[in-house]
Amino acid sequence: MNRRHPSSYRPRIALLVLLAGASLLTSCTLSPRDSITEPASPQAAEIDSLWQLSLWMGTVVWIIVMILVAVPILRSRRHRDDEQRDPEHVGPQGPGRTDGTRSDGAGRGDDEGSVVADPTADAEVATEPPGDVRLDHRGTAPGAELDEPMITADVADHDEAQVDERVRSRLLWIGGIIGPAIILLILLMASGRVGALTAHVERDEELVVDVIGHMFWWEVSYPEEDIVTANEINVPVDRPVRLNLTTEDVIHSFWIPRVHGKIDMIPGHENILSFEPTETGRFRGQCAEYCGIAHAQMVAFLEVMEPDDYDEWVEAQQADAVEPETPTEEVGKEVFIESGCAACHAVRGTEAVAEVGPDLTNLASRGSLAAGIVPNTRENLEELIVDPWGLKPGNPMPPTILDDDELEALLDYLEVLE
Ligand code: HEC
Ligand SMILES: [Cu+2]
Repeated sequence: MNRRHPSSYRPRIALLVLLAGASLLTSCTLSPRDSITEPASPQAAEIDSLWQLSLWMGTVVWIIVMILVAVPILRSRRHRDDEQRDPEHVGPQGPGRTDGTRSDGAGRGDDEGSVVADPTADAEVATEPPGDVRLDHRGTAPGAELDEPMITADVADHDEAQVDERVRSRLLWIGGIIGPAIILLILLMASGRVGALTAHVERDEELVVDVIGHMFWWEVSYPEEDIVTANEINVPVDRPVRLNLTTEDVIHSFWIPRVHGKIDMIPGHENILSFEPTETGRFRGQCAEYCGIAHAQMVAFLEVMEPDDYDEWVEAQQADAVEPETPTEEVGKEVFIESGCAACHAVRGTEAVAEVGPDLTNLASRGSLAAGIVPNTRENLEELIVDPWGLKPGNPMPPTILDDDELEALLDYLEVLE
């Protein structure tokens, strides 16, 4: 017996259970999930229904395939066990035991039990002339003992093979051609339907927002409201939104899973994404097309607000930047203009009008910094100015060397830009 003892499998089974459990745990989270499975717009709900359909069809196919894999394995194992229990099945093992003593058994036909189990019979046989025994053994014994059962087995195998052949070709037709064709057709129709239902439809009351991808941040402007901001898109709940998407440099892909699918931002071309948010909240998005070193840190937020809050927000964004009130804030503004920041950033109402980096007019009203990667706090602002690559390796903003007073004044100023 070269079979393993069942207990020797236990560590492996434990390891498998552990791995399966660990991978299940990775899908757990305490924070709300920014996933397509929690749709916050009718468009996302359609995409979610397509995902559910694919998931369940895939699960059913997987279960059927697993059964088809398991059945032959279990059958062949049972076959092997049967053979070990019933040695008659195994022709070649017979001769292994055919020393002279077997001839006696052969004479008695199929009565195998006595051949093996009766030592006295063996002893008697041993006294017979060896020559006779061998002749008898070669001439008749193996035939009587082995041929007959082998023939029956052959016939049975033959029938079984024919049945197998029929089952196999039926399985091939159903499982290999008809089944997949039906499944693919259903998925094709479902995805065509969802594609049509989530496509852009022009509407009178839609809110238009232009979003331009940059390495590695998002420029956001509202042409009708005359607002320019970055990385965070604010919209009122229950109003259709139309995003015009393009890029200044390489291809990016815009994706906020809870409201819609992903769509590429292509140089020289405008793609439109429209949706109607039905739930207030802050939904995370992510660049979904590799665009360079900081691609994974190119995050966007969609802030869906109550209509009144949104109107307030619009008013604040439309106004010029808050004027510095204290002397340090005044110094901070000077530092901002004179130490290079103004070469890349705009602060509306000041001399800073550059458009290389995000517009900072309302920086303090944003919840996050550097395209959604860290909360908008004084420490993170400081790190971004002093060591931008420490926070976000590869981003195009250069470090600025300032003495402590200048830095504090600059931070004071940036923090009042509501
Ligand atoms: C060479 C151009 C350049 C200069 C000079 C520059 N920045 Fe930037 N800045 C950028 C770019 C580009 C980004 C976007 C980085 C990203 O998120 O990938 C950025 C991002 C920022 C952000 C984050 C904005 C947001 O909405 O998240 C702040 C704040 C900022 N810069 C402040 C400053 C200050 C203060 C200075 C001067 C001390 C400065 N920058 C100098 C190009 C520049
Ligand atoms: Cu990207």
